Amino acid sequence: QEYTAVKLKVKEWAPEAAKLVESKLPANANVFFVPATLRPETMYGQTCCFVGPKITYGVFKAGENDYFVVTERAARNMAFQGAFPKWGEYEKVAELPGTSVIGTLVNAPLSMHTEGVRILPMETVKATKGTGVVTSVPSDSPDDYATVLDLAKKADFYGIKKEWAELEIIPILETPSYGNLTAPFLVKKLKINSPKDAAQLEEAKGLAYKEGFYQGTILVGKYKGQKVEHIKDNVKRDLIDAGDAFEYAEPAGLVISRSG
Ligand code: ZZB
Repeated sequence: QEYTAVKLKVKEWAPEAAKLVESKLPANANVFFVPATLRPETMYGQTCCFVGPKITYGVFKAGENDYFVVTERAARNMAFQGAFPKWGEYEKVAELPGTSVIGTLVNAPLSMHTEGVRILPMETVKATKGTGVVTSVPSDSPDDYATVLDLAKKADFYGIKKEWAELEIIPILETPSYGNLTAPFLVKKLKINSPKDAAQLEEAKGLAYKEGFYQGTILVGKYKGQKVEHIKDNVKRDLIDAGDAFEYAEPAGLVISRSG
């Protein structure tokens, strides 16, 4: 799987995370949460960024003054893809339980929300996929939309401020079948009531991918008015050239032959 790893720079730590990193990092360190995405063209629509509350993350040294927050598994993979100073090595300077970083304010590249977005919990983040950090685009990802609705509804239960989950969902892609808010449209149409409706969400994801990629037109940014199909790679390239992203490949899993 070829992902784009996007760098969301920490602007203000949540209090618990601040305590855990304070003695471990230089005062002027640049720390980035690094979600892996297959849809760089949707980065305009980021409204928050998810971590798994039960996942433990590492803070890995990525350069002179730069650090990445990802799972150890992802750091190991990145070490063999040139993301860190020494090939094959990944230096962990701190550990952060998922719960400790909730509420952290980060800058999300290309997002319409230039004031920054919050790190929020998502129960369905898989520790064994991507970087274990997932950027949230509720306009175009049914999983993300179902999750932000749930977070806003049960803000106290999740220990978050309701408004962190309620940043405006701005249309970024127009599609012939689902309008300009594909994920909200599909969540309603398939009667999805919770982030735990796994089967319907899987179906919605498939439909959203297909429509967004083959029929979608971008409504914002420098490629406004163009087909997603044609500009997806340009958006990715722009992010990389700006130093806001890099390529991250997931090694293929072990394939077991069924043919005998
Ligand atoms: C932003 C985004 C915008 C995404 C969108 C999707 C969509 P796939 O196809 O199943 O491989 N993701 C990445 N890592 C994880 C993880 N560890 N646990 C759970 N979800 C994860 O899914 C790839 C997508 O799953 C990634 O692309 C990421 O969300 C999420 F508008 O990034 B995406 C219709 C989907 N739309």
